[in-house]
Amino acid sequence: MKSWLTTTDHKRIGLLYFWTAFGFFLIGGLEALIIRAQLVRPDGGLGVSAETFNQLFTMHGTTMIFLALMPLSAAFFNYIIPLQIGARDVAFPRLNAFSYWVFLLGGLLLNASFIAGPLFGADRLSVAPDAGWFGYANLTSRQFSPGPNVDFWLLGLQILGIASLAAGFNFVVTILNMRAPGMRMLRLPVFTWMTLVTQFLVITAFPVITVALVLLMFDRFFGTHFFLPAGGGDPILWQHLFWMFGHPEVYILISAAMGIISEVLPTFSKKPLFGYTVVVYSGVVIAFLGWSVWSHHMFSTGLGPIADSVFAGTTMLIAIPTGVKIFNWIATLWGDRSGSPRRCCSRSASSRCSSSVGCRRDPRLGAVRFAADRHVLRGCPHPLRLVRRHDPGLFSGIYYWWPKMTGRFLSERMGKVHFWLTLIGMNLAFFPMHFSGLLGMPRRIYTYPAALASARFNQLSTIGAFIIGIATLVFFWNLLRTRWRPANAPPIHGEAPPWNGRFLRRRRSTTSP
Ligand SMILES: [Cu+2]
Repeated sequence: MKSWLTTTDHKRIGLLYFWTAFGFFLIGGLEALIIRAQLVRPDGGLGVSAETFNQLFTMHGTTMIFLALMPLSAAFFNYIIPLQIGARDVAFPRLNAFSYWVFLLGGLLLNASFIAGPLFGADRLSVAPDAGWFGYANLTSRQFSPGPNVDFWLLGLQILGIASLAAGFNFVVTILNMRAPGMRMLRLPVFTWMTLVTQFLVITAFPVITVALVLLMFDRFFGTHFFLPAGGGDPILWQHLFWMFGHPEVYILISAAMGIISEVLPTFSKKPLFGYTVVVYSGVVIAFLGWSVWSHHMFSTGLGPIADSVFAGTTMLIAIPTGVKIFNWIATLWGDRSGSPRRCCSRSASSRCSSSVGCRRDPRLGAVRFAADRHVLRGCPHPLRLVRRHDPGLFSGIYYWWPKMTGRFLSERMGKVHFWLTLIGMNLAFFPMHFSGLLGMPRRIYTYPAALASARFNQLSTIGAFIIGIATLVFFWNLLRTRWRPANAPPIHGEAPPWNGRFLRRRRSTTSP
């Protein structure tokens, strides 16, 4: 126990990140299931109050993005990057441990709000954040959110930001400075490249939300008016700052998954990645363009036709380097040398890649600007899709690297059950939202009138969500059961890494400093 609390070893910190992120993923998933259960019926649903519903969707979004997906990627960065570049550890191992513990404390602080009500003299147990994961002004002003709810959110996110920034600098330095001799930049494994891209986005995007949160903190604690029109402030300023962080954040989440796919597909098709250089450069271009699209989250704020058109244009532009990657992945699978392409594609690790390729980026978001009916946007929430299309890539990474991380293979059969349930559940949960949106179903509302006629589509979404829930339990069981199975993968420091993936062999073991 003490050795886990005091460890600075990158592998152990990677595992700590993994299990913590998975725990938060289960909590966030549970919140989603309550949300979907409530919406299964019109006119009051299952009796979840409006206040509780606001807290649930705010905590669901915040949890999935900051406490589940980002740290799940961090688990892989920690475990895999030093192995891929032949470094003994990350550049600053203690700073790395610091990042993990600050992340954990930030996550616990956010979730403590669920039981902190009595401390603040509130009449209900839960004072969880309730202004949405995007915290739009002026929902977050003292006037409209007098309780401690939003304070938990803004302080929790500041703390998580410290963890992300510390880890970001750590990994940039690690990748640039600690590569094995002779490993030039264009020989880095693609996952390492995409990690570098991700960390550059982290260290450039997180300062923006830090500024936004500090301003909000001043508004709430010290009576300033940065976002309050009554005092000459501007609520739209919040949206600019938030999405200037929020859209690069999308690419912080997706780049890691893109890197994983670019590792998994070559391994299973027994061919090198098609067009390595192009894949790397398009990853860099995606990150760069990721800075130029933030206002596509603000089409309904009235920025005017010129701004709207420019941001619609850049949004469609970013589909080009993304498409380049997808064609490179397809070309990697083409002429597969594993003996049987069907076997390659049916491997749990790589089938998840194919599904990820299938629901990749959606140029519709740009097209929405030109379409008369913006209800499509309401029905198909961009940040939600972001999670939907990113976690297949991360799941693929878990199947792929689990043997490396634990010495045990995950069950292939349960992997397939997980894959099909997830594929069906995801589409059943999210696709009907297009139609409920067109029928006028608003987002983030705890109930809807029966007259809206969207109940059928809401029910389909709820069924889909519960199928995803079942799939997650199957997956969780698959992870747990490896703990009491005998080791069946080659030893971690052994000759052949699992699946014959690419790792540098190191002379020294680095289990403890
Ligand atoms: Cu966006």
